[in-house]
Amino acid sequence: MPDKKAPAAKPGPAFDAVIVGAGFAGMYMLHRLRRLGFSARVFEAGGDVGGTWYWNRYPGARCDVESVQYSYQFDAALEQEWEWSERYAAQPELLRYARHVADRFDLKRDIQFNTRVISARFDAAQGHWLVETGDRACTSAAFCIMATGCLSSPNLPCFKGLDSFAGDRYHTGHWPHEDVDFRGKRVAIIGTGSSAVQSIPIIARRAEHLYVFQRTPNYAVPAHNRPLDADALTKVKADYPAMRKRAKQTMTGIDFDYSDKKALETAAADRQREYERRWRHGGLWFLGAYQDLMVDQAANDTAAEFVRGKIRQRVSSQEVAELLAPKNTIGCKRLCVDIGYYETFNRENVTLVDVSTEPIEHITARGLRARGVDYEVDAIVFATGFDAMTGSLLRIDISGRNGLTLETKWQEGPRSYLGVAIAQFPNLFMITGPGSPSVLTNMLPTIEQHVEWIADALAFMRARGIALIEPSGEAEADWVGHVAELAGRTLRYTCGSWYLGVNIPGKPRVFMPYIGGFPKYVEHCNEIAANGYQGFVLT
Ligand code: NA7
Repeated sequence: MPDKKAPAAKPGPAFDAVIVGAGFAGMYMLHRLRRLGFSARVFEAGGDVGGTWYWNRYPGARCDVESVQYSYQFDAALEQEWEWSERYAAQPELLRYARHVADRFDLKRDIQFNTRVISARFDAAQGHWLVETGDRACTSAAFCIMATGCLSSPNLPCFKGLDSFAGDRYHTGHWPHEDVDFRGKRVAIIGTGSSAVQSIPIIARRAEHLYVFQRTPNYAVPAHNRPLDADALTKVKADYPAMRKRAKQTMTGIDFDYSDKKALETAAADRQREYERRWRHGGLWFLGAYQDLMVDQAANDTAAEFVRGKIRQRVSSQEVAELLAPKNTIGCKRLCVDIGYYETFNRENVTLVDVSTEPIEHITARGLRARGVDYEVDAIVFATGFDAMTGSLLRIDISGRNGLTLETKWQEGPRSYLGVAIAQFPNLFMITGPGSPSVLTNMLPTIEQHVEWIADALAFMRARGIALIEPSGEAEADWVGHVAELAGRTLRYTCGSWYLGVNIPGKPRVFMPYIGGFPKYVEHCNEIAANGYQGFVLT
């Protein structure tokens, strides 16, 4: 008989962990935790797995990292059985891959789809998290793991008259599942970032007329995309372990040939040859040509001028070419990888509208007004990007100790330890959060590293009977200072990019990703774990 006077045992939470999001991060987190014997529930706002690749279905959506590198490596059999069809996988193939992984590891039984997380509250008395979902249900878990993605909160600028538009309206980051038929339609696209660069050539081929509203031109290098034939795949499969190892030694976690030479110490003719070689190879590899490109403006100018020269060659109207040629630092905003982007402006049914000096005035029932001209269109595509890195976290009402909300904590910019954990928010983890290398690296290996590090931390706690983990304020402040100090040393700090939050009105200007590179970051994480989770308070 139990002693009636003994205090009732504290009810445990329903799950060891709640994971928010079923993109590549949430899927692997679930798998890893299950393998360690933890129970987990995943909440996903979408109707399927895939995250970014579930939502970004716009025409031409494609990864800008080569498929064989933008893939999981945690399971050798998975790696060997999956056959990528193209050098750069398009969205449908990436989504198929995500679904394949979900089926292969039987993930869906622990994922609740069509369920948006509204709030997550740390209940100090119980020592666990209470997660409220859109269906008004409340789920308790010892750990709350945010796998909410870095580019998952679409940014729709508040254009005057936005709701008066009578035609069709689309956002690239929230594209309909049904086929969108632009045939015979006059279409406007606002924005010339990566999503626009990918979709413009395809929309232009379908639409009757396409008006491109450009505020800031972007640099794009050709993808030289191609099918991967059987021989290429056999070679890749044989080389996977070595390739992954090489990739982990590079700043971006991508197996690239990064030069250790400096542009300014190279003769102009040799430099030109090297840029040409990289241009012909295609992709983000272009920026690996010289190690001073992102730290020395004069070095950067040499690469920028090379690309401007290419734009002038690719675009027949020199007036249009000049508008398309960026004047800012190449690589400061994310470099785009294109398939026929600049040539698209040679088409008669494409008009470039420069809104760099005068913003779009307003949206009307029949179109847009800019620079005193009315553009009548049937559809508007907003390729206006995302509230990056913090947006998807802050749209959830997250509160930690003493009711401190994340919104309040991050009022002056995101603060975290390693981009993984936040002081005053015990047992809350972020996968690729602000302060981690995330968007400056190949997301898949970065995600895997985070997931494994978090899972190891949970196993460490369980083995020692530790209930709570949270960074100390001091460790967090040091990390925030370190991230800012590194960012200040590079040219990436110098332009109005989403890395800095400049694209969102009122967002604090803080360079969010850790710029020190993948190997250094992993070294930090491993050292911290090896020292018993140094900088964390464990209770
Ligand atoms: P981006 O790269 O943030 O691009 C958004 C584009 O939208 C960019 O050209 C913006 O111009 C433009 N924009 C935003 N607001 C406005 C207004 N009010 N008026 C005119 N133009 C505007 O988003 P993407 O979706 O293309 O790419 C995001 C990432 O996904 C990309 O970096 C890759 O990592 C994959 P601006 O430059 O701000 O002048």
